[in-house]
Amino acid sequence: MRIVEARVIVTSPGRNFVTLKLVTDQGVTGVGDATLNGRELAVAAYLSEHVVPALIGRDPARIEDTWQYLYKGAYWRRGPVTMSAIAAVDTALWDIKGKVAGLPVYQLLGGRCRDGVTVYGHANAATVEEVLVEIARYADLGYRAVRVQTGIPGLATTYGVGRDRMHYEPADAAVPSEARWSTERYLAHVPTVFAAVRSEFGPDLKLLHDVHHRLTPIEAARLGKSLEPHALTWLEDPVPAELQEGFRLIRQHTTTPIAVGEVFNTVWDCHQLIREQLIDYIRATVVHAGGISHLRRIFDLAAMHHVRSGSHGATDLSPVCMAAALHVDLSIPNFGLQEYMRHTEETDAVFPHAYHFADGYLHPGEEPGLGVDIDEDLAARYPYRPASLPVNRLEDGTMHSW
Ligand code: EZ4
Ligand code: CO
Repeated sequence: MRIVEARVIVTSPGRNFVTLKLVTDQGVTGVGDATLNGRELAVAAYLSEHVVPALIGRDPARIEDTWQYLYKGAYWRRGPVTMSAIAAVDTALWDIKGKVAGLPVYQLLGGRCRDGVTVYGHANAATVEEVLVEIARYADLGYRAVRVQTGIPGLATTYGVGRDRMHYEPADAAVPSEARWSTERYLAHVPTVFAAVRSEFGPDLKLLHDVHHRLTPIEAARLGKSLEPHALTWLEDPVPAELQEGFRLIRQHTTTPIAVGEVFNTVWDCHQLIREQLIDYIRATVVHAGGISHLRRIFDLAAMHHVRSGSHGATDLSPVCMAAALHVDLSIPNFGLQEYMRHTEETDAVFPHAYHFADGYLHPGEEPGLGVDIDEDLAARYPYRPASLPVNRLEDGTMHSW
């Protein structure tokens, strides 16, 4: 079998998505997500200009060799643009292999290790009173885990707290909008939120919180300590993670579990975090960490060091990535949680998929391959619109993380 065509499809059914579709000489197709929020066209160009020409004529069965060829062969290794492009190829090849075998991809990865994939939803609101209503909405839908974010008194906007309820989209303006941030106000407020949430919902609901890389290690240690009475399942992205040993300081001070990795591209971004057991959940994803093949490599290293998976699953990762993530989640021994933000109806229509939510779990379905496709005619009706993630400044105007 040979790859005869590779199409790079950019569509914006509510937000931008980049999808790679591979076509073989026998008519079998495979899809891969290549979406990098705010930098979509960089990956689209990387694929069209540099990857697609090298794919034509290749044997789609050679998944690992193609991965190595694209990673080592480019000379320029790693980075979000390169690794998202490689991820799209890798994911599409697994899709093809599944279709050829007549098996869902999770069967090719070793079969199911659990009945379903436990997901968490996002409860966001400006105030504590409103967020309690949002959490109840998820609990009523059957969710067993909820990420809780609120506005901070004294701050005009807070990243992670959207305008809409079930659909959250942080990328807005073509040129980034700007927000202001105060660590003091934030650290004082968050523990009061979780005290209220625990007293309302009791001990069973799993609670998570995302810091979006905004603290220093000692500030994160203080936050983790102050949240210990409320038994979070994880505290996410407490600090920027370029300095992996920076997490030692957090670890020495708090038993609140730590999750990190939604911006990681390869195992090299987290090998020290994992080997030193500085984190509890690794949040790398199929689309930004080199595809199913490389993500599995990261999760295998994690399994040896008591670290569980907690893949990123925001709405800027397309249903193609979500489908692929579910096949991985179902088949690894050290699965933790899967983030699940619902896509809009427009997005779901462009990407018909077999995965479905039931009773707090997602299931990838039993279709051969990934069980997801792109409706290219429908996709063509939603042209690309530039949109960037906001930037964040301290109250005095200093640039800050996210
Ligand atoms: O900021 O997906 O855990 N989820 C998140 C997301 C990310 C966006 C970035 O594109 O932090 O909201
Ligand atoms: Co996050």
